Amino acid sequence: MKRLATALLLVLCGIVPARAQTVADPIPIGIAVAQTSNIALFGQEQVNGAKVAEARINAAGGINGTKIALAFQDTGGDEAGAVNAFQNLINRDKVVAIIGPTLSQQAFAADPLANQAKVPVIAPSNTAKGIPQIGPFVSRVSAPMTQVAPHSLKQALRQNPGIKRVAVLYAQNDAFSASETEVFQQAVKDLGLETVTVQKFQTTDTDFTTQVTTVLGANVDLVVISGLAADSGNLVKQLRQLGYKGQIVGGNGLNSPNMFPVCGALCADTLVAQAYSPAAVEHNPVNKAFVAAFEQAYKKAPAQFSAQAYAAVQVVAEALAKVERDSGKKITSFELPQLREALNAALRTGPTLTPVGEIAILPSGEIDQKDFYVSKIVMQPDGTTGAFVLVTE
Ligand code: 1QQ
Repeated sequence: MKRLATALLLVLCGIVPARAQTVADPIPIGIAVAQTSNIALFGQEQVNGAKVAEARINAAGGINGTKIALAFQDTGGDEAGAVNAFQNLINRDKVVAIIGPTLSQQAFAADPLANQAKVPVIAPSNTAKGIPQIGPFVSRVSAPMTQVAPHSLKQALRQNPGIKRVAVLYAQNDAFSASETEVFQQAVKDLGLETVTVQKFQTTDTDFTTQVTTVLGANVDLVVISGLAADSGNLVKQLRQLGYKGQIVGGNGLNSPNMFPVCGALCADTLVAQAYSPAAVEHNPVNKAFVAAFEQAYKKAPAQFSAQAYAAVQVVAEALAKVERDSGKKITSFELPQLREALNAALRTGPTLTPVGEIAILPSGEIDQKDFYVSKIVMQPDGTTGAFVLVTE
């Protein structure tokens, strides 16, 4: 007892360094997504998907008998909120890894903190160019728009071979939107189409009369939109209200059923490329089980952001199991900094079957994914509910 008190005194006085803390039991995994703000339209789906993963992993015995515990921190929709959530998870909740944040715009602000603290970050929905390049502790399970977005343009052209003139619109104050529009504009060129006007807006805009008037005057057959939540939905709505009759292609910001109430009946027929389909269950037992568990919990089919959040929790759990296997040590006997390093390395092995198909995180932190889809929004007569209906290629 006396020796212990002396040791404690020496640590408190900073004479000998404190032993690094071991990993808590249950194993804490941080979830830093937007539970409030208009980005919660996406974040809520992420929370739901992550919770289904936690329940299924723990019901199957956790990590060789040790349970995982998701630590949720709301990021809101901006950079400051993401930075704050990351700091709490790293320093207070002592998580082994962070899944988040929702937006690329937030990731470019918050991920460098985790990278510097050597805490693995797994992005569940950041699709801009340059996310894994933030640092060696940053990876993603969300396929970049460079791989996803061109599919929707090809499908638009297949459906309407007469398309020639294209209007491109994007949110200039958002990193994802600025990145996605570059991909779209390049794809327009590659497909031999002509971009006749590029219109910018802000994610906070609600009135798009100026942009829509220009688009209508430009006589285009296709409108391509890169924005976030309410902005994208209102833009689709106002294009239709003011009389645009041609095809609309939406980017990843329109990739959520939570957007349907924003544009209502006028969402109909918008094409969206997706990195997930709840219908792709025939050759994917993991997706089949996920869809069933999700439907049981939430009485609706899961959408992309839920499936990607599930996949993120799944790859962390599998990497934790790999660390135990390779080291012959229980996760809870590791010191936290060592575990975080080992986990970061173990994440970059694969492939593994997830709800979004077989994926691997490459040594660079980039995802390797094979299956992508294009869906058309079909709205119910009530004008608020609808579905993404797969369009076969
Ligand atoms: C990003 C995105 C958003 C649209 C996800 C919600 O893809 O910010 O990278």
